[in-house]
Amino acid sequence: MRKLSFIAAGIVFTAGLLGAAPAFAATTRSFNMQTVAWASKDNPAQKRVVAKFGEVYGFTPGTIVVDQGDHVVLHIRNLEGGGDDGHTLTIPGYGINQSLPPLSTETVSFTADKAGVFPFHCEFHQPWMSGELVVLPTR
Ligand SMILES: [Cu+2]
Repeated sequence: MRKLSFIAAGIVFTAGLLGAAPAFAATTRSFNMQTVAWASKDNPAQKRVVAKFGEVYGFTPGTIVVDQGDHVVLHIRNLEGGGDDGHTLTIPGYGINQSLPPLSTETVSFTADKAGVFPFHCEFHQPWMSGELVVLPTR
């Protein structure tokens, strides 16, 4: 009986702590992203790959997962330095279309207010330079 009342007191105490915390505290989630040149004409060792597939770029990480309501900050580096090596980070579902000039670092920030899976891509290198923003619903 004494053990039960101790457990009950613990539950009441824990419930009190949960009740004191705000239900949906805004969290800032920051990600460092980079462009990746899987096959570039600037790399002589990849000449045969480029001849067969063309230049192939990507984003890393290719999947960003956040919770609905989070403040999302993306720092994106374009690691390609050629004059024609511009990229974009385009997330149509969130109205984002950020230019990424060669050898630049750009920051994109937004509030992930819509839950779902939102594809992103580069306007210049389709279909391979792409990924997904996953916004988990809060309930
Ligand atoms: Cu690109």
